[in-house]
Amino acid sequence: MSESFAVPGIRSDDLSLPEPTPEHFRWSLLHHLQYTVGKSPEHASKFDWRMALSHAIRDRAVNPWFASTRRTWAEDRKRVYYLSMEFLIGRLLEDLAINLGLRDVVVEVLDGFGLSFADIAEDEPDAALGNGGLGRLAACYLESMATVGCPAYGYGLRYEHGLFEQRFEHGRQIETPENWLAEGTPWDFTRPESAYQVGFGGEVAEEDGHQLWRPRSRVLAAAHDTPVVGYGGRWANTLRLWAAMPNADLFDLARFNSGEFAAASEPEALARSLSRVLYPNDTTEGGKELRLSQEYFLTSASVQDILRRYLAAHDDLTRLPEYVAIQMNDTHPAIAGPELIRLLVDEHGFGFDAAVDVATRVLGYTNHTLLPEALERWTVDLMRKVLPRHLQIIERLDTQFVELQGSRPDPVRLIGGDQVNMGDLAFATSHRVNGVSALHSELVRKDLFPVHDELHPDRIVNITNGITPRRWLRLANPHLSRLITDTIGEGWETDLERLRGLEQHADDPAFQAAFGRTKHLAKEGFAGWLADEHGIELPTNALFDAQVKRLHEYKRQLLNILWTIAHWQRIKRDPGAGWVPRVKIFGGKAAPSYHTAKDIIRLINDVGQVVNNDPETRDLLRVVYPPNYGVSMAEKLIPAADLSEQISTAGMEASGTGNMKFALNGALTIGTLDGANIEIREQVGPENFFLFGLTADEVAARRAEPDHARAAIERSQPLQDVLQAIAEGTFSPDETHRYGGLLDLMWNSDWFLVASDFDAYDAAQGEVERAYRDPQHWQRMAILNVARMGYFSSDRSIREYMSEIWDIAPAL
Ligand code: B1N
Repeated sequence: MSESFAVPGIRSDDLSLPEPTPEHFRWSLLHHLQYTVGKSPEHASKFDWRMALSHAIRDRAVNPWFASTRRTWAEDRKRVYYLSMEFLIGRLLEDLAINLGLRDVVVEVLDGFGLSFADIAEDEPDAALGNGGLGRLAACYLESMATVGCPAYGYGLRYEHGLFEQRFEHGRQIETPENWLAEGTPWDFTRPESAYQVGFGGEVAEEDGHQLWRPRSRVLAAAHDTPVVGYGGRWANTLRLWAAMPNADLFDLARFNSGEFAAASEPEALARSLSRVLYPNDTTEGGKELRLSQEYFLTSASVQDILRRYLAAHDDLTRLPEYVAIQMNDTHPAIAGPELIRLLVDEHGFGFDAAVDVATRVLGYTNHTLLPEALERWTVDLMRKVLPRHLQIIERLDTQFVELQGSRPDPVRLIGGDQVNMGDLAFATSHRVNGVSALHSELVRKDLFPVHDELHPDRIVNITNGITPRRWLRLANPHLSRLITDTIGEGWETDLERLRGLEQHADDPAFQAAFGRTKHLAKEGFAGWLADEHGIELPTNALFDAQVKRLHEYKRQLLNILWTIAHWQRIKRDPGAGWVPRVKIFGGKAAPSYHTAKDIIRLINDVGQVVNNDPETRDLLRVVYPPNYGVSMAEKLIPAADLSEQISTAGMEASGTGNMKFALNGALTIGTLDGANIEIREQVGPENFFLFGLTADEVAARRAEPDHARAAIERSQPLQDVLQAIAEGTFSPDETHRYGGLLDLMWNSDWFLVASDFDAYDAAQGEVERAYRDPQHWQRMAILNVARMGYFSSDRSIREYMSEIWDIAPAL
């Protein structure tokens, strides 16, 4: 902590900005252009204008931010700390402009200069500091915490390189490094005074009955703060991202001067590697030392910061749970339990049991997946190497946990064999554990943690995921937003249940027509972007049918593309049968080492090559796969979609959140009884949802049947025709056997039951086709979807976290 240079005589309030009139904003923009960016209006580039604009908008975030922080201190409020290895923020410029109520002023001022706000906003790179749903959920929750007035910090890592960029070469995924920081970010405030040492390795020594950890090396965590402003600008929180900095002593000047440049910088480079790059695995674990070190780096810096802030206003750490709630976003920060216990015992004189009691009452754990390959486990050897003191603590927690189970013959262990089970550890050190949809929480109880649940029957709760309507409706879909406001008035942005007011217009032909026009405008917007960016032309009169999400076998993009082939074959057999024109849109990345997922991407692209160039079917069917799907592409695509593909094998998608974004924008869902699909269907009504497929229970039973895959294929002539076309090289004429691996999976294992669900999916797609032929009927269903999606606002989710887990009252 550095020496204070505070000047008490000058109050921050006296520095408040004048009203954001167009005149003032114009001045502010030009001022930043000239004095912050260092460019004159005559020579400014798009980048320069974006930076100046971002600073002018950021200025307006500071006062609400200070006011919220001051109130939290003054009222000595409890704060929540959301620890996450991922925050998939996307762009911030327009989001902040909307939440601060500045969007119209900004557009007006830029218009005056002949500049387009949309163009400038498009110049911002996405902050892609996450893989998929888990990271995007963290970003939606930050925005909602600020909107509902929950005092909160998001803690994460300031990755130099976010999720890799994807392009296709001959249909194959190629990954290149993402470089969002290369041009600098206008959003964060660097806080060199908030820096912490994080230790790694070394040994534990005993000194007069106390354990003393002597780390082998230390890395500095430096804070970078971004204000997160809620809708209406009434509250703002902080996203604090840690950057790894080498300690000055790591750089060997003598060695450097003697000419060994690389060797002199090596320890420094190693230290920096902790925040160098985001691991690109969604729902799988690499199990690598660097990943464990990254997780500890985030957790330790955050926990130290939390205790420092608490101790600045309190002295009794036994009362920590009254003022601090720490939420662990999956097990990635689950070392927070042992870390907090370590600090309380080793540095603050707590007894072990008292420390465990405090830690457990502070911590909560959100589980996001049941997939065994995603449940983090670290070998005891690695733990001992990287975190020897934490291993001791985990061993003691394990002993206590086994004792708690009494005479149970085969007790659950936090350390099983030679592995530390991070899920069990997170459960044992949390007072609440939540799943992310009703079905998922039920399966967490029954399949993942049955023994824990028996010991602590009140610990598991459900909090169904949500999405922020500001970004996913107001920002992404301005045409629909305007229609909604014109129809039911303002206020739905922060009270999404008000969308119910649209129900009474669902049968009104004039409203249906207006609603249809907003969809058409969104389609033109997306098609225009696709043409500009990728040179692909789309027929906007077609049904836009979209599946966008990470590539994973359980999400069954394979089922979708196999059906697409069947559809193409049928059109060719009977071109005049009155088919609804369709555009099949795919988007999403595969983990670089996930070979099956990459084969599926290639198959989709290969099918697109053939189908899109087939003159017989061109007007009726297209397959497009724009590369590098991310938050910004989602904002353009989702409003344009008619049909949302949510077709995971039942029991495998914990929740899904894309499903919510599509339905909120008036796409109908074709989906299985999985994750939040179940609750979406309940809310919008089963008659407004295309359901198909085995249930989670039926999935379990089907998997137990020997040769279920072969049997299912043999029952389905359309599927056989599809598989045969692939086997014959119809989509890979230069390499007939390219998809031998996928075909083998289909015939001989099919763990994800693509074959078993194929005919049901086909039938549901037939229903879609019939429904779309009746535009009034379709429009009515789509309107009712929008009207009934209020429940899925992340404001609702956050209020549930506040009352059921964090015990925090809103400050607004
Ligand atoms: O979390 C989302 C859910 O909506 C999705 O259904 C779920 O698949 C997703 C390890 C994960 N679960 N687990 C991960 C991500 C990165 C990683 O390294 C696991 N992501 C989910 C939000 O609840």
